[in-house]
Amino acid sequence: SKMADAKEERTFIMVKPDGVQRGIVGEIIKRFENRGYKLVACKMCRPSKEHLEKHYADLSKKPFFPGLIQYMSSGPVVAMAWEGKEVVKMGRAMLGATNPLDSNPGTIRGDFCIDVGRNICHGSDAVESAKKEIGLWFSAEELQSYKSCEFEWVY
Ligand code: FUP
Repeated sequence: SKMADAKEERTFIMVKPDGVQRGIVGEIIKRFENRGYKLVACKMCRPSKEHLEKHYADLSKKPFFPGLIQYMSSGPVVAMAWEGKEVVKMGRAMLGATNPLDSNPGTIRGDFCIDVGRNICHGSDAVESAKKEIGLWFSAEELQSYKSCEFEWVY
């Protein structure tokens, strides 16, 4: 059904090195769990510059690109895939604007950071980019399928 398809939308959410080192991983996971989204993949890893250059390929011409790759490869990140209705759009709303100074209080960035170069988390900007990013960060075996209580109570 249409409803079943909607509930299977997925997004790629990542806690960046500053978010990991500041101890905000649990807070970010908690907000997505509380909202009713389902965690379907999660791992901590130290991404290589080559991997990050693929992830941020669209930004390769930007002046901040070298600094972005340096920052993102400076320590471990927590990569996640979350599933649920409109999770791409809602994930972006929960993260807040890319520039934390434009992020509303109540959003993750609006509550925890102030600098665009240290904005603690990443979220896919569209369903298509979410598919690409999940494919880049996770193998098929790393994506889990399980029944959670969302089917009885969230929808
Ligand atoms: P987003 O889709 O929110 O990840 O935003 P962008 O793809 O535009 O930017 C990716 C990352 O580049 C941001 F998370 C932070 C960094 N960035 C800067 O460091 N400076 C800028 O002016 C814009 C983005």
